[in-house]
Amino acid sequence: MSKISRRQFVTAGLAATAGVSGLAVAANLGRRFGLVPPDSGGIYGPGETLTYAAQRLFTRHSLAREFPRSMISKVPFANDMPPLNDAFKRLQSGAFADWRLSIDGMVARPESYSLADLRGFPVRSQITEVVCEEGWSYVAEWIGTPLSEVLKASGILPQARYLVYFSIDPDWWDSIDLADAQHPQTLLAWAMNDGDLPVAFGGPLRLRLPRQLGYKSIKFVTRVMVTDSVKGFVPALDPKSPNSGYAWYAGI
Ligand SMILES: Nc1nc2c(c(=O)[nH]1)N[C@H]1C(S)=C(S)[C@@H](COP(=O)(O)O)O[C@H]1N2
Ligand SMILES: [Mo]
Repeated sequence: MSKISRRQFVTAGLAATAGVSGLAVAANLGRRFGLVPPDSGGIYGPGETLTYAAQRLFTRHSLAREFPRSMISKVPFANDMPPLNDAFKRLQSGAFADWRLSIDGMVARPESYSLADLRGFPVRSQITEVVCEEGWSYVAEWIGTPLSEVLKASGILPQARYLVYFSIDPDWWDSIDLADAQHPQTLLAWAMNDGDLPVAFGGPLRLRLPRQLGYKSIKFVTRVMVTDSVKGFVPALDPKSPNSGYAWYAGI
C-alpha cells in the first residue's frame, strides 16, 4: 500500500458501494491500487479481490489470535493423509538428518538448510489455532524459525512479490504474498507443544501461517521459491491441486 492513502481507498470504496454492483467495482478498485489476488477471475473473483484488498490495506500487520497455554487442545486433530512417499520414508529412517529446506528464486543468496541450521536462527513460539475449511480446529503451540529470518538471510531481490512453497508430497504446494511471508507469525515450525513436530502434523518441517486457513499451512515443506509472479502456482486455479477452487487468500 505505497502510493495511495487508506482514505482514498475508503472514499473510492464508498463510491463503489453506491453503484449497482459493489463487487464488480471492487475488482476495478483492486486493479487500480495493485491489490488483485491471483484468483481474481471467474464468478467469485470480485469477492476475492475485495477481501484481499481490504485485508492488505487495513490488517496487513495485525496478528492472528494467540491463546493462553491452558487453551492448548488436549487432543489436536491431525487431518487424514495418504501414506507418505519413499523419499520421505528414507529421510525418516535417518531421523531427518538429511532433510533440507532450500530457498531459491529471486534472492541474492540461494541456500539450503538442515533442520539443525534452521534451529540456529532466532526461535519464535506461539499458541495459535489451525482452522480447517471443513469446519474443525484446534489450538497448539508452534515453535520454529520465523520465515522472515530465513528470507532476510537470503536477501530478497527488490522485484520479488510472492513466495511459492513446496512439500515433499508433490501434490502440495501453495503461494503467498510477501506480506504474509514476512509476517512475524509465519513460522517454519519444527516443534509442537512439548516435542519435535510429529509427522502427522507435518514434521519434520511445516509452514505455519496462522493468519490463513489450515490448507495454506503445508506439511513436510522442502523448498521455498521467491518470485515476482505466481503464474502457474495458484492452487485455486489448478484442477490438479487438492486446494483447487479454494480461495488463494484465505485470511482469518
Ligand atoms: N503436505 C500436506 N499439507 C497439508 C495437508 C496435506 O494433506 N498434506 N492438509 C492441509 C489441510 S486441508 C489442513 S486443514 C491442514 C490440517 O492440519 P492438521 O493435520 O495439523 O490438522 O494441513 C494442511 N496441510
Ligand atoms: Mo483443511
